[in-house]
Amino acid sequence: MIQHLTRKVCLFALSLALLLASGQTLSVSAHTHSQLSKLPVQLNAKASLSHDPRGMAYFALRNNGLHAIVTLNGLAPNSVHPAHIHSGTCEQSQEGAILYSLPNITADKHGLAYLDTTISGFSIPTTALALNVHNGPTLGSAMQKVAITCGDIKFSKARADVAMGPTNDPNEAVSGSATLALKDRVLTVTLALQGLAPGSTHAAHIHSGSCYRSGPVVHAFPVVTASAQGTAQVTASFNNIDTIPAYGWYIHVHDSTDLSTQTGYNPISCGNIVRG
Ligand SMILES: [Cu+2]
Repeated sequence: MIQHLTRKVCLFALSLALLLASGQTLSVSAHTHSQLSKLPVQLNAKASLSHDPRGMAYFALRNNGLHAIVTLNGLAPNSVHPAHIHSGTCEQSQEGAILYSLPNITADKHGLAYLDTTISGFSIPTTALALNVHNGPTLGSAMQKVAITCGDIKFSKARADVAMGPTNDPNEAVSGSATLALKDRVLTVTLALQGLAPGSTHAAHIHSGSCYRSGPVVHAFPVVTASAQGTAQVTASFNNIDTIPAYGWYIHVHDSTDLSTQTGYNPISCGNIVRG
């Protein structure tokens, strides 16, 4: 009897250890199969989408020039982006002259970029300034010249901390929302967007990763087509889906339907998927 009990306790301890090691949640895994099939297989999730890429720029005036650190996320993987300090605000910067060029900003495979540079011969002008990052990889076409993120540079003493956000170029201030519902192993997702260029078409996906650190495609939406008002709504259903992860999925909307170039792939809007 004691031996039997000891064996039972040992088995319990072993399965608990296995559960913890596998990283699965106790609440689900502890149920037997028959109990599992009685659990409601229904999950809801949502995402709030805002402009991509995004990030910060930090400027500090020093004896040898302007020290600039730019950190961005939500760029196309391994992409290259010309960046300039233009005269004028982000509202006007496309018409503003290029005052200073930064070295190209280059992203890693997760769309993250970090630039640390010093711009020599810099003096703070009396006019407004904006940091403009272009779609790239060169300025060879209108689509490559598009400003994909911009931030107004306002010096206080000899420093400026700049939030990099949307621009007023086409498709560069797109926001939206998504709702996800999983029922009977069918995942239904509705994506609604605004701020698109009228009539423009876009690839959109659920990716694994996050808006901060991008990853591969998990599910593809049908092509998103903007109305004359720049809005769009698509609904997609995916079969044989077991769960919506609590975190680790996000939605990316791309500049075009051609994902073979960084210019076309350019992520324009992003939202992390969260349960609830
Ligand atoms: Cu995608």
